[in-house]
Amino acid sequence: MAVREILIAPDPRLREVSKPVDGVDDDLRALMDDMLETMYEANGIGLAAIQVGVPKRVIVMDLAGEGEDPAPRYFVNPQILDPSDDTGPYQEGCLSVPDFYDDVERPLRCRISYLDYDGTAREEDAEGLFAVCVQHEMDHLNGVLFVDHLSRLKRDRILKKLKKEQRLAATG
Ligand code: GNR
Ligand code: NI
Repeated sequence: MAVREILIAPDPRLREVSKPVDGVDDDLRALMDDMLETMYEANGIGLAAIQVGVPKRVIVMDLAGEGEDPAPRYFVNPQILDPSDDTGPYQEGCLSVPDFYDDVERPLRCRISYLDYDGTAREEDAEGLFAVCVQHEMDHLNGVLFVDHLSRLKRDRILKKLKKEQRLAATG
């Protein structure tokens, strides 16, 4: 296992639409292991493969609270089914948009279909933080960031600040 580098917006690779995976093999499990380690190291609750530069439709997640046992979850080729009509706001953040947080309105519940770590097809109901996180990660697979759900003014301001920070960091 290895910690990989997380891409920071406005890196254009974060705008790629990720490709479905053929099936779950040892190479893909190695990627998922690296993603989980990278996510834990960054104190995140979810991570999409494109955030480490791999355009595959793969997500890892762990929603366990502090002091709880780790509860890693893996979603390959996830699809969102039956999003609820009722929506609600949740203050989101993103490891690829460091240090910015804002409310995003999303369906409160959905179903999700996916392949698990063993390649077994599964379906599950999601609500609460799970539903928020699944939809946030699905957005990444489609090249969408949570800031795209904010006003253009807010989005442009955030992306411009991140660009400037990276320019300063690069030039020392
Ligand atoms: O760590 C994360 N926390 C978070 C909080 C609210 C809504 C979504 C998230 S996902 C984020 C990790 C991340 O960037 N995943 O893509
Ligand atoms: Ni994110």
